[in-house]
Amino acid sequence: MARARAMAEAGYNTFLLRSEDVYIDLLTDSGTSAMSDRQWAGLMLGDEAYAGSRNFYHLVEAIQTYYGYKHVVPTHQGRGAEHLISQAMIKPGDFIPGNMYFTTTRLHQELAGGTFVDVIIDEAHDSTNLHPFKGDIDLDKLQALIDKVGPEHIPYVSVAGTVNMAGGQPISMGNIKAVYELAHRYGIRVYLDATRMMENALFIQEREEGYADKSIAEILKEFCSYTDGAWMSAKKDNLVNIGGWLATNDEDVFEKARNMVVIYEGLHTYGGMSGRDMEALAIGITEAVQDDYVRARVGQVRYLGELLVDWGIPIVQPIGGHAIFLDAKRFYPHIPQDEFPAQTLAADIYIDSGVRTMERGVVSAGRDPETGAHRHPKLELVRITIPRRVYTQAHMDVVAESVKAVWDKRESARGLKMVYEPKYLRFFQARFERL
Ligand code: PLI
Repeated sequence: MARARAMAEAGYNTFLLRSEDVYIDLLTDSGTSAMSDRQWAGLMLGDEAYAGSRNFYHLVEAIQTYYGYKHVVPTHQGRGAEHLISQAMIKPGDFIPGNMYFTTTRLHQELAGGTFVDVIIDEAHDSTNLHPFKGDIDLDKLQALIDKVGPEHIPYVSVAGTVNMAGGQPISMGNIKAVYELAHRYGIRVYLDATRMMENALFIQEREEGYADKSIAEILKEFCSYTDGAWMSAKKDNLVNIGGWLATNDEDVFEKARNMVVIYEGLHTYGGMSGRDMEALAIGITEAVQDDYVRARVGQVRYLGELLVDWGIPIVQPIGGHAIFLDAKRFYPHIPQDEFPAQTLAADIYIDSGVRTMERGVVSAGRDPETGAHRHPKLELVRITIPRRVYTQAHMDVVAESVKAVWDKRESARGLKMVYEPKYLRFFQARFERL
């Protein structure tokens, strides 16, 4: 069968498939969304001056208007911004608490000499717990870290909206406010991974008292007001295929990041993007805060998730903002974590139907830099990620039916062994063979 052959040739890693061999591509919502007619029109207004492009000023204005930060440094995508913020703020030996790790974020923190410390609430590590804000930070864990290492060794709290590795789970307004107060009491800053903040804002509107009548734009701006700055992969919530930015209210961080961007990304008025990219991004920000759009986007994710729940298929609940996460430990309980159940499940879904998904478990977690051992995250997940404004409900039906077909023959599944492992972010390029 052609798909079984393609999967074997790709080393059972969905990142190594050719997109031409994919039927419905739910690998990621990063850079895969459809730009609007207005954004495409914006591409025609590119001012490709090396310095001081008018599109840069449009971008700064959009970020100031909707996120409320003072200064902006453009970057080519999110990890470019993570590099700058990590290098600008972290000293060797520092600790960076955050609400669950993200792959590229943690790696940049480690490369700068820091150690990431997970201070998310315990409920986030349990795929069946129905806590409405599983992205919340546990204030006791944060306090305990401050007491243990001292505030002078914590450059910032690394807060993510719609926590990716927890299953797209939101953080509440009450929690970010409390985190900001606690951190600032000790002179520690709070920086936000704003990658999926629009979806987070919708959950606040739906679930948190006092926000039902506030717009997504109002909620976003209030949330950002409890942080000192943010980094952004604009390829998600900002509805562009490429782009990113760093924004801050701190003069010292701005000065360092603006100086470093010219070494690693490009001049401080384009940072790796062309003028037309920045125009499409500025327009994308204005579209991304529209309540109807965010409701439809998260509604589509929920539609898929509810189908799977109805059929008794184990997923992370509550259903998150950008993706459905299959719980591979409950899906394939007979495959031990060192035989990569989530990697196996993503490969099996592709072989069944040509639907591409991604592993978010032991492969993504990588190795402990100190001991070299595999990290064993409690959550061993397959992410079925929905790009924005691309697929229809009928596509979701096909995806659900394929997951059901794999579920029905789950007992015959066999795990994988890793035969090639790159040093950094191994999930992108690792290769496997069927056991
Ligand atoms: O892929 P980048 O470099 O534009 O952004 C990195 C990045 C930072 N933070 C978060 C929460 C992300 O989800 C993220 C990238 N995520 C990818 C590629 C994904 O598939 O989820």
